[in-house]
Amino acid sequence: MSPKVSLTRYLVEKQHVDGRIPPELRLLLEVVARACKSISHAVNKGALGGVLGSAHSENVQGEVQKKLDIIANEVLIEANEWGGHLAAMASEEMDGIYVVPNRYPQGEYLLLFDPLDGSSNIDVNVSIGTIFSVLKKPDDAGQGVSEQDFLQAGSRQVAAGYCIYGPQTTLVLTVGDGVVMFTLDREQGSFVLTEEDVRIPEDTKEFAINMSNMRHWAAPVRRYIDECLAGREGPRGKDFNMRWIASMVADVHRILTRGGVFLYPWDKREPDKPGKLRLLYEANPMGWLIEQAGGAATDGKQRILDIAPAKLHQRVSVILGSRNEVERVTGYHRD
Ligand code: AHM
Ligand code: MG
Repeated sequence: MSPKVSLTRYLVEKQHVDGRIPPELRLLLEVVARACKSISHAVNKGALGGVLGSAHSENVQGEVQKKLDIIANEVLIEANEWGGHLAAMASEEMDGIYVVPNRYPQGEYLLLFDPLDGSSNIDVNVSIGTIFSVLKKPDDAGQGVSEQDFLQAGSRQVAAGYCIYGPQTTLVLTVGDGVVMFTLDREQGSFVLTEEDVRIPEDTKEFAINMSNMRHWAAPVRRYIDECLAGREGPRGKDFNMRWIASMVADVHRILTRGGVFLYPWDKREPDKPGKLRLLYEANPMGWLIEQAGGAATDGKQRILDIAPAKLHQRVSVILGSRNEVERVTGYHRD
């Protein structure tokens, strides 16, 4: 039997054998994984740990925060601020950027995260997760660090991933040479490599969208879903299945596992907002993972990773998953 490969060993090999990541990035990713482990423990305790329910506060986007949103945010900050690898962090749960305090050594990386994605599923014991993206501080940024340094296109990410807290806790990662998955071995306390070279089938018969928003959709999205719903008798000539977990991490995890297409498009409920999901710490890391697994990710018009961000908490319309379906929906927008 071949020996188990831990996340640590995988990252060390990425550094020494492949020369793909510098040592600082390896250590940074180890710390993020350690923080996810700790969030996983908190999630698992649930009511026994007093972590469920509302925190009775709001984040910058006006969403009510759950206790676990805040706990997960604090765990990530406390784990990452002193290691010397980071210049600053940004989170869905914080208005502005968090600059590493002067008392700690300063690094050259920027870490962005949605500490607990799928907040509406926390209290109902459905899969949730942490999404993260790593950027490098731009070379011309000079002294200090500002919000502007975070406004980089997704194509400039140096690492991205998520950790899903479901029946298993699984860390999914890319450093730009494919997608790998690690399952948390609770007895050993370590993440163990369980899936290598993850590939998404190009075609699918499964779509994920919040159907309750149908009456608000734009015509191209309506057309695509109508055609899926028409099934074997319709223009697609096949029956489709639908899944909507309302945790992007869980929907993306299913797509990485067996294919599918995920849509959270712009809709008429809030016409001034491009969509619900956030570009920098949701769409970019997920878009890169999907592309690295052979899928595609667009906002209906362009590749998500090519969007030049203008704001830290910028929202975006998201269509991602099996390549041929994403190209079809994107094509309908062009028509
Ligand atoms: P969150 O980061 O506040 O949890 O919001 C993001 C989540 C996604 O995980 C999910 O795809 C979507 O919101 C679900 O939205 P809806 O409740 O409209 O179906
Ligand atoms: Mg989220």
